Amino acid sequence: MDLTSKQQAIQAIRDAKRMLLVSHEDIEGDSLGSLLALSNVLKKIGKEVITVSSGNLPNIYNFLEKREMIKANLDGVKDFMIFLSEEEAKVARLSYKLENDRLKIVISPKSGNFSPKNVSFAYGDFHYDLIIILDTDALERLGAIYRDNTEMFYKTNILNIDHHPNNAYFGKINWVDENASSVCEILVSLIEALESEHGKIIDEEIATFLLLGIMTDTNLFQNPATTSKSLTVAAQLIAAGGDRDLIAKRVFQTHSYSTLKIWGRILSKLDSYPAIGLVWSEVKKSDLDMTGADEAALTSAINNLLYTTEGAKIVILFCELNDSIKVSLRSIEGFDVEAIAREFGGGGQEKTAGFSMNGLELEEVKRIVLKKIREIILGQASPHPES
Ligand SMILES: [Mn+2]
Repeated sequence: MDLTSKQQAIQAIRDAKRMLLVSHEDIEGDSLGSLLALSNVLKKIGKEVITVSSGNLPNIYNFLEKREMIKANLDGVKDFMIFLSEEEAKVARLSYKLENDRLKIVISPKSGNFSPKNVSFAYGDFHYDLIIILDTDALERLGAIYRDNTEMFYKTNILNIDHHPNNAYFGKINWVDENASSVCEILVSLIEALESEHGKIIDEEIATFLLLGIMTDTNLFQNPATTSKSLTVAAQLIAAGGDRDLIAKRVFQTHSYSTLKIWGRILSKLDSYPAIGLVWSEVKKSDLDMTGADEAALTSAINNLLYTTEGAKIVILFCELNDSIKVSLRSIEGFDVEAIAREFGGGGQEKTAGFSMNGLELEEVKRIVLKKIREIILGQASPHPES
């Protein structure tokens, strides 16, 4: 009988000794919570785990203990080996010493002499026997860690755990549950299965990490990802000691000075086509420089401010970054913004999507994107015109 993806995932974890845990670049609540929760769980059952995420760790999550467990880059993915043939001489003694950035290896022969032709080099195997990728729809989204170690990702078994409907199934094992609110929700079922072998694993800290992912991906149980299942799992995590109050206060109810300043600028530039429920705003590079806000502040702005605009069906935030214009899209009722993002080479989910455009000015990107979306909305509306 074929094993389900969940059973395969448990088997792969059981068999692995050294695991690498990664998630997409510029992590947020679900990726951060799932990385921290799973790395703690795996360490508790005696596995060696390295956790890496390329890009920035948003300041908003500074309150989390063990946040520093997540490294920005990976070092030493495989060994470099030096071989010495004993055909011409036998080794009597070996010593080594580090001298000014140079490792000096001294090999004393019993008799005869070694020569350079007796020496050869090779690489060892990659250090990890399993790579677990969380909350990531495609390998490219991993950012620098993937670009710098592409060979390792092709030569190591990958366990892909995600909830994005457009996931590229890049793993050897793909546990993709589109109905889950978050990867953290999926992990609860994984951890319960591990608990049946290892005894109780979930503690208050792990429960808090998992709850963070569910609360952020459901936008505090307000968006459509909030299902009865996600609420049940969240209740279970709260019962296990997950600190709902801490997350609500630190992630949702406390805003830094720089975040409030950038929100002010975004609100002052709010614009709309009220007739078709299209609302947008923009952020210039100078706004970011002057307020010191990070990208997490922009995500919270579109999720919390623009999303609440009365009558809005689609909200858009145009953001001028160093070398591109980032366009974030949210759909409020019955409109697939992922399809729009795909037209511009981006991706996401039905209600949350985005893309970037290079080589164009902010005004030009706005003109092109707003025109396209207007056409799509009017085109969709035409069979059932609203008076
Ligand atoms: Mn997620």
